[in-house]
Amino acid sequence: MGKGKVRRLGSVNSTQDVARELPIGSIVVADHQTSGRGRLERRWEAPPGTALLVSFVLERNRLLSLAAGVAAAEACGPDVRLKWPNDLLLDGRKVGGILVEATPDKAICGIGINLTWAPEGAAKLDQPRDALLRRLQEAMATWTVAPPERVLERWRELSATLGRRVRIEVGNKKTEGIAEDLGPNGELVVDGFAFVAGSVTHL
Ligand code: BT5
Repeated sequence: MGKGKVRRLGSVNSTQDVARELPIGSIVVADHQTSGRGRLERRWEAPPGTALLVSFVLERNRLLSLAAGVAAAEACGPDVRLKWPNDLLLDGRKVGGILVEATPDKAICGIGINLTWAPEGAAKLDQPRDALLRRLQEAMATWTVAPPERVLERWRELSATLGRRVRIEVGNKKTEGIAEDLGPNGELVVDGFAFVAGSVTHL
């Protein structure tokens, strides 16, 4: 699924918006986004030509965000770890992020990875973009169709979150505790309570 035709574009609003109009199997890569976005209306920043900015058009899949995280971590290399729900970390700092947006009949999975630039406090991977994209396509083709148990198992292995003390914020509500495990739908279990969404801080 991740090995479809790649559309390479210069500047776009967001690769997510271009991908939304395309059929399942499509892949959109851009050199620059004028309105790159994260979750909850947050912005995703990257000066032109400094990052891998890609969106995959895929079948809907409840574990897609975690599967894409696994694929991206494997494509980036052994130093990259996963922070729940959607961050890629290098040396404990954010080097990339995953954004899954669904329509009734497909899912748009966006991945941004810093290569030659990072905002303050974040990390960059310093790898050539096109080789990274090829590895990411291969890994996405594997992980987006992998059995849910395998995705969860591999995510646990690559996790920087599990076993740690965390603060999880959902709206205005903050909870602190030990991130114990993933639930069957990719929820984060903190001190016995399963969270389906939220922002996590490693404490
Ligand atoms: C994410 O959101 O981490 C998902 C980012 C997905 C970006 C890709 S690029 C291709 C595709 N097209 C798009 O328009 N989006 C996707 P979230 O967890 O909400 O994190 C967003 C937060 O990360 C921001 O509020 C900033 O604090 C921080 N941030 C912004 N740009 C960053 C960067 N380049 N590196 C590290 N952190 C960044």
